[in-house]
Amino acid sequence: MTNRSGRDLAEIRADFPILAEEHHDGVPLVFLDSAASSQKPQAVIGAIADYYRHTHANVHRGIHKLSEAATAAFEDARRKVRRFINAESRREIIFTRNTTESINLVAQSWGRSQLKPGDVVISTVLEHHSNIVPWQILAEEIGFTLRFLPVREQGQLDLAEYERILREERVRLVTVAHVSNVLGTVNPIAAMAEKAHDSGALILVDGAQSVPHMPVDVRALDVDFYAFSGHKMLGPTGVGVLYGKRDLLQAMPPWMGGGDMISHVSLDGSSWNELPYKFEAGTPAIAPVIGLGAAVQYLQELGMEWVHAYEQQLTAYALERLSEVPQLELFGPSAAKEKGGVAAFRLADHHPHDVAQLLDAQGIAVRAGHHCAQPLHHHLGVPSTTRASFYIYNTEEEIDALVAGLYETLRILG
Ligand code: C6P
Repeated sequence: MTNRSGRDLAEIRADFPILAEEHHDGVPLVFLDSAASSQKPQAVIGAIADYYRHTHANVHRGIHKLSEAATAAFEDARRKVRRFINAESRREIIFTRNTTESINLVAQSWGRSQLKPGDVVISTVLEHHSNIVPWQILAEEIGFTLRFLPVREQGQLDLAEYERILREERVRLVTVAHVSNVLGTVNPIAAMAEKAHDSGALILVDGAQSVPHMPVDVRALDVDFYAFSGHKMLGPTGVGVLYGKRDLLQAMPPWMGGGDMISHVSLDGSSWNELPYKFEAGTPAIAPVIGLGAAVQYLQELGMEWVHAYEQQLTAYALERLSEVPQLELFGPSAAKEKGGVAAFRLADHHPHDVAQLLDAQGIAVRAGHHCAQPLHHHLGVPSTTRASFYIYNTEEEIDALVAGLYETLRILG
């Protein structure tokens, strides 16, 4: 399958200036840590530089030409994001700082105003801390019950337990990752959304590891809220997105107060701006938003079907090659088709930090630790793992380098 732009991998790699740099003296960089944060193509770096050179002014405020140009560029990025995830209206696209802030927005606005003692919120054992902690903080304050769906053998959620809780308890919200950042499990969001809705509950999806890697259509999935980060999808840090169905967002109170989110302010009280501005208090991350728009355009030029297919091919190759390495235990689904582009593993009983450090000395950047998923690691029975993660600019040769690096690590550590 070729990508929409018809460009080959060497041309795609050439779009990412950092990939041409040496990692250590004379050692080329093999970047296998995109699940933590992806690299940026020149199209994104250039869009941000151009904005600062030619267009910078505050948005939604000025009537001078520069402010109007900045506002137009900012809102154009919102339209690009809307199209990218097929939201119905640009008013359903709220710019936040990241996935974490998007989830906290739902907790602090919808959750705080809707949840009562005795209500139930379902989350899962495989969540990133950002989809656990905001709910724990709120549950402690309000007194609702937080339930966590268990994870089965191959990293899949226990859907029988899901249906049981939905049937027997007063579930108001299901909050679940689309793709696990450790196991790579792809959760069946459309089916889970349908079941949640049949029980009168809403569903919030953490899309931090899905939107960058596969086509996502929020209307086809029929999700109520969907959160993701710009920096994992070729965009800059400092910008994330919360998608929410318009009628839900309309009914929700603002979370943060300040400039831009108001319609009228007097000393006796204030009224709120229309969507999405009601949830965007203060000067927004203008340059990062414009950079995110460029990232979305870059991904769309390749085509998300191609992005997904290429990553699956790469993941299948990685799983096969990693299975050859002695004493390597891989976590999560063993078939690439059921998995996002991540491979988390243990190498003998070596500490993942030692493994990552020895790989780093060979120019290979991977992540080691609990990956902000401590409850999942507790379930796996290990305190931490080493994780390699893949994106559009990675190659089979880089996976070969990882495997060779692991053999070398075994040789050194014994
Ligand atoms: N995971 C990782 O190395 P922020 O930090 O808000 O942009 O994204 C948080 C987040 C939420 N959900 C999932 C599934 C994630 O993977 C992440 C970020 C990175 O796995 C950094 S901890």
